[in-house]
Parts: sequence; C-alpha cells; structure tokens
Amino acid sequence: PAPTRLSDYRPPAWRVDAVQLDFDLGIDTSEVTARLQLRRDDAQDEPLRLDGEGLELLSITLDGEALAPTAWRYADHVLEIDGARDGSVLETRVRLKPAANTALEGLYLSGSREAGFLLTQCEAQGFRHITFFPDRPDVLATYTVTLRADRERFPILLAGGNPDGTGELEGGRHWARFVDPHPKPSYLFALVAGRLEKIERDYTTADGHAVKLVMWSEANVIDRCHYALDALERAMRWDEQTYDRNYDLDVFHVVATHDFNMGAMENKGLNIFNAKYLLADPDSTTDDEYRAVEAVVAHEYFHNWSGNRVTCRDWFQLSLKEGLTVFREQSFSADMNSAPLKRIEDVSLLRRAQFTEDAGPLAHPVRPSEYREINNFYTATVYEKGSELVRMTAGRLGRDGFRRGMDRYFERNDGRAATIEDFLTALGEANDIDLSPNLAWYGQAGTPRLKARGDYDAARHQYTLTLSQHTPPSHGQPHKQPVPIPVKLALFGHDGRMLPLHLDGQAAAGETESVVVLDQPEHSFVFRDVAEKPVPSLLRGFSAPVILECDYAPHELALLLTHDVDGFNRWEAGQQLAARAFDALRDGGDDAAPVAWCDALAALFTLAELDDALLAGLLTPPGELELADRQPDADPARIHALRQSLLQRLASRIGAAALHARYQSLAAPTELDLGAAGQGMRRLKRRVLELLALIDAERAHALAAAQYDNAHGMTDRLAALDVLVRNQATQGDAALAHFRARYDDNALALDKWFMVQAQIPGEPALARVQALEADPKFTLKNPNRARALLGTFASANPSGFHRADGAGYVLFAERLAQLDALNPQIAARLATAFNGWKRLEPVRREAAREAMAQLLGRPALSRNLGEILGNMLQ
Ligand code: HT7
Ligand code: ZN
Repeated sequence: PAPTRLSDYRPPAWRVDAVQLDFDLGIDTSEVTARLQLRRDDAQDEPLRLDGEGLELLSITLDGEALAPTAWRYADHVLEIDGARDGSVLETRVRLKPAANTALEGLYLSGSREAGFLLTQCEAQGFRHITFFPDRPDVLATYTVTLRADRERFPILLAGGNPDGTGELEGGRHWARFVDPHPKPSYLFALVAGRLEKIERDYTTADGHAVKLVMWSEANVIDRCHYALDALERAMRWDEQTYDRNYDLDVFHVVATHDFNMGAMENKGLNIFNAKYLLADPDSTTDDEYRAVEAVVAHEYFHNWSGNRVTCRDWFQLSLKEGLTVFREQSFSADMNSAPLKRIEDVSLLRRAQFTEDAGPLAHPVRPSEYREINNFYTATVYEKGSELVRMTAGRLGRDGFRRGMDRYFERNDGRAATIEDFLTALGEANDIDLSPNLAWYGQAGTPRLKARGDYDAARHQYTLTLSQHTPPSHGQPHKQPVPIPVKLALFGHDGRMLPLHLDGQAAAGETESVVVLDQPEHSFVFRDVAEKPVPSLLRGFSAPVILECDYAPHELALLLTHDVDGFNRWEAGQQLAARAFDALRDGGDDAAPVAWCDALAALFTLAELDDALLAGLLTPPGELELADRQPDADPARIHALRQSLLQRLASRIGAAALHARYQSLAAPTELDLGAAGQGMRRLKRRVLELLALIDAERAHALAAAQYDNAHGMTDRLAALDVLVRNQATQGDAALAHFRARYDDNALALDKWFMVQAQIPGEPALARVQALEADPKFTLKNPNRARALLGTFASANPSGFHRADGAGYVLFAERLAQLDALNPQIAARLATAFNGWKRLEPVRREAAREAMAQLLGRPALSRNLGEILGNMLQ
C-alpha cells in the first residue's frame, strides 16, 4: 500500500458525535452492534467511509432502514455507504473471533480458554478490528457501552467511563453499562470481561471529586498489585500539585494481563497493563522493575490529560502525547527518587535505544512525514527523543514559564485533537516567546554532532568557547538545517572548583553556571576575567540530545569525573573517559586514558561519602552496543573482549582485597530495604561482585552462590544468578535449576530465567537459546516470553547474536517469520535488532543482509515486518 503522508492530512468529512456499542461477549465469537450518530462536514462532498478489518458483517441499517446491497461497498478494509446525511444514525452488527486473535489487537483472549479473560487493545488502529468506524484520532465521540455475557464465565464486565447500571438477563447472562461523557478518539476505547479479582481505594481529587481506584488481576496475583496502587495515588497527587491536573471520572480501573504487545495502555478510565509493569513483590521483582512499575503507572495516568483530554490530530503527532508524557513521567520519577540517577538512567536509555535508531537505516524524525504501518512508529525517537525536545523547551521557559505554558496548552486544547504546533504556540504565547524555531528539531532525523573547542588567552584572561553543529544526512534528508541547541555549562579551575562566569548578555556576572544557545552552524562565546585555563563542563544535565565532540585531555575528564557537582556530568565525564580508554586498548594507543580512568575510579572507590548507586554507575563503562556505535566495521566479539579487559584492568587497579572488603561491608542486611539506600547498596554490591569475578573468579563465584542462597529479594538473587551464569561458574547450573523450580508458576520471574541465559556472552549463547526454545514453558505466542528469549538474545547480547558464521541471524530470521504469522507487531519490533547491521565488519554485515533479504523475500509477510525489513535494507 501507498504510504500515509502528513502533507495529505484533511479534516474528517464525517464525524461521529456519539457512539452506542452493545457487546454480546463469548470466547470463540462475540457480536458487536454499533450505533453511530453522524455529522457531516458541509465543506466536503465525500461519501461516508468507515474503517473495518477482519469483521464479519451481519447487518447494516441507516436511519432505521436496512441498507440495500447496492447502497454499500466493502473493499481494502473500507466500508463505503451511500445515502447518509448530516444527523443520520448508522447501525452495524458484526461478528468477531476473540480466541483466534493472536495479533493481540482489537478484542482478544488473554490466558487460557478455560480461565482467561477477554480484553481489547485499540491504539493505534485496533478499533477497526471491533466495529466499522472512522478510526482516526481526530474523530471524538461520547461512548455508551453495554456488555452482555454469561455471568458464570464472565462475572466481571468493565468498560471505560462511569458505571451506568447492571442487571440480570435470561439464561444465566448479565449486563453492565458504562457511559463516558468525555468525547474521546476510538483508540482510547476499552473493555475487559472475565474472572478477575480486585483491590481498591477511595481517592478524593484536589478539586474535591470522589474517585474509586481499582486494580484488577487474575486471582493468583492480586496480592502483587498493592505497590502499583500506591504508585497511582502518588502520581495523581503529583499531577495535581505540579500541573493542577485532576482526574475526571468516578472510577479509575487498571487491569493486568500477561498477554500484551507493549507496556501498558492509557484507555480512558480503564488502563490495561502488561503484568510486567503492574505486579510487584519483593520475592519476584527487582529494584529496577519496582521503579519501572512506578514510572509506567504514572505515565499511563498522566496521559489522562496529555493524550486523552488533549489528544492527537493524526498519528504523525504521536510525540505530542508520548514525548510530553514521557517528560512528565521522568520529572515525576526524578521527584520520587534520586534526580541525578534518574537522569543517568534516562540518558543511558536514550543513547542505547534512540541514538542507535538515529544512526541506522530506521532513523526518522520525532514527527515523521510518512509511514506505512503506524505501529512501527512507537519508537525511541518518538518517545525518548520527543521527551528531550519537551525538556529543552521546559528548560528555556524555566519552571514558572513552563507551567504557565502548560496551563495555556491544556486550557486551549481541552477536548481537541491537537498538533505539535498547537503545543509550541501555547507555550510560546504564554511566555511571549517565539518557539517556532524548535520545530526544526521535530522534522529532522539524526543526532546532531556538537563540536566544542576552547581557546584560552592567558594574557587577556579570556576564554573563547567555539561551538559548531552538524547533523549527518539520513535517508530522504541529505541536507540538515541547524537546530537551536541549549548548552548548559560551567568552567572548572585546576583545583576542581567552578570559576565565576562573565559572559556578555548571558549569565549574571559571577554566576558559576549558564546556558548558551547555539542556533547557527557555528558561534564563539567569549568569557572574560577567567583567571586560569579552565576545563569546561558542557551540556550539564544533558541539556540537549546531541553527541558532544570535545578534545578533552584524559586528565581533564578525570578532573570532571572527580569534581563536577553536576551528578550527571560527573558520570558523563567517566563515560567519555572510559570510551577513550576503550579506544586506546583497541587501537594500541597510549595508556593515558586507561590509567586516568582507573586511577580516578580507584580513588573514588575509597571515598565514604559517595552515594552507592552513583558509584555503581561510575564503575560501569558504556555498554557494548554503545561502543559499537562509535566505530565502523564493528566486531562484537572483539568489543566484548576489549570491554572485559578494560573492566579487568579497573578491578586490578582497585584490587581484590578492596573489592572483597567493600562487598562484605555491603552484605545483605536481614530486612529488605526497598528505599533508595537499600537499592543503591544492592546496585553497588552487584557491580563489585562483577569486578571481583574478573580477577578472583573462585572467590567471586563462591560469594555469588552464597548470595543466591541467602538473598532477601529478587535483586540480589538475580544478580547472583547472573554472575554465575554469565561467567559459566560451576555453581550456575544448580542455581538455574533452583530458580526454575521455585518460580515455575510465576511467569514474570520465569521470563528473567530465560533472559539471564539469553545473555550468556559469545559462542555458547546460540546453543543455549536453541535448547531453551525446546523448553515446555517457551512459546512464541506470549510476547513477554518471546521478548525474554529471542529479544534479549538479538538485542542485548551482541557477542552471542552477531556470530561470524551468521547462525544467530539465520535462527532469528526463522523465528521472526513464525512470529509474523502470529503477531506482526511483535515480529516487527524484534526485527529492529538488525538495525545496526551496516556498521558491522564485512563478514557479519553480509551474513545479516542475507538473512534479512531472505526473510523479506518470503510470501505473505505482514506490512509491519515488511516495512521494517525494507527500510533496513534500503
Ligand atoms: N499509548 C500506548 C501505546 C500502546 C500501543 C501502541 C501500539 C500497539 C499496542 C500498544 N499498546 C499500547 C502506550 C503508552 O505509550 O502509554
Ligand atoms: Zn504513552
């Protein structure tokens, strides 16, 4: 099919003001009657066209009259109807097959036929798999939904909106009705029906509205929903206090499912979550996962305003809701936890997922100009880079200015389907600033390179910082324009103290931190009264999503690593220095960077006042994928070996005795502390154990085995298991067998068992993956399980997946073909593991190309997978 283009956008010729939906629910077949109250746009003379896919049409009536067969046509997933007028009511009745729906889009069954439940997923275009409708986000309607089903099999019936009655029917059936008074796009529709348990809490919003908060899950995991319910309450209070945003229905339902294509879905009044982001208990949830649950619960809740009350005009505007909501979640999580650590985590993710995306053939702008399959555009670029663009705007406006702008945005656009221009206009107008230059960021693919050069004039005590920018060409965008890049900076003296800044028209004289904006290809900023040659700390807090190229000497990075008071930039200096040390090992260059990195960290290791979690972060060099991104002709096996030897060198420099002593001092307390201090300790303990394993394997493996046996909670247990399995310690098999037996009935814990083994480095990984595929608990039908084994292998184990013989690619391509027949969204998403193939060394590059080309040549490939493969091979 031809691509959909942003430039082709037209307002809908027909709108639907109100929808009445009646469901007769069953596992094998369900019937849906939809009554649409139609409104015609006088300015457009188009017939009524409704989207619909995979529907068995049972009847159509228009204004109460059955439609003659000649009065409608159905082709290419569009139903065209003659004779509709402004104010007409169209009624269709269709039949669906939920149990046969393995794509998990539309109405489907989660779990087994006997015990599972029915649910829906409509974003982005799932509603057309439920009924005929103008399935586009700028058609906003009120919804009245009546669910009918067998009471014994489906005791719980839920839909979005407020409850509006229940009752009994003949033959052991019952009904429930829900009315959503807030006009919404069809992608926010949801229903759930089945045997579910709940926990609930009363909540009163800041503006005095009583709300019932209810978490639903299958009975065996309902005890694991308490943490998410607490997190929801924290998020609701935070949004009231930070943005004056209150919840607007009488109920807020949240449902957990083990069968879900993404993390969660913000359906109005009825959020649906992948269980991975809702269930939490100390025995099966790691510290990182606890934070992820809090973040995703908050993210979906925040969508109630940024996404639901103000929605997107079209899917090109996806980042309007996703980038903004990621930003809101990141701010919330920073307030709930350690802000510098949150920033480090978010930037790490950005680099790992988005920078790699931007550097490969799948690069696209935050607001793409065309797509074939919208589900392929739920990307790190739209989400994570989109959030960085909001962050830059927020930084420019300041706290109060941003809040003023957000008030204006919500006020002006409430109940509307808006655009990114609407967002920037509201924020700009509320602050009398023209933010239109920021649009350039939204329209260009690729990560800008920011070059910085410093010149110190000792005689004049003047420091000139010259900044220049360049964004490499990408497919369809050979020439890029400059973008406004805010650079937060400070200057450090040789003793590690910040120097006062004197910069015309920028910082108030004497301040030690300032922001300069580079909005042209190159510009020089002159600092006066600089007493000594400074070391610049640039892009503090990662003030813009760019790649900084600055010719620091190793000792200058070491100075920042030791002294920078900006927690993020301190970590960043360590990352840059580690990358330089890695390059030196790879190229046989001089030893200055490895020595500086190891010396600085060995010194920091002994400092008692350094936060455990930050120290753990400092002791972690960039990952193998990030290192691979920095070079052409990458050989993942060699990168793995070099990174290990760099770590080994660090471990030797710190010394086995110091590592061991530190490990002992961090040894588990009897109570599990889930707070920041406990989490930091566990993070550092793991890092120390990993380092010790590189220089004293026997002792480290014994410690890991004991840690596994005595662990309080999943973080320590999984860390120990991981050390044993990755290092192929003799104790590994026993620990794996124990873990397997202990968590046999816990799907989320079992996913971790698959993930740990999928990450075994190098040669042995493939055979292990093949063996695990034969495990009775492995299935391609469950997205979490497929991601745990195949996704982890292909995306998080570069030395295992990228074998020189290409066998990893062949296996993976075969599984993608099988997966594609079941669930195209998941197949396409997993396939992006190939994205970096063009930067591989020639033998692997050719093997990867061959595997992808063969896969693309298969018949009946989905549009999802076909688009991703086609783009990667272009
Ligand atoms: N807005 C949600 C996106 C989503 C989704 C998209 C495509 C296919 C399935 C999906 N499930 C959820 C999630 C979010 O960003 O909040
Ligand atoms: Zn979202």
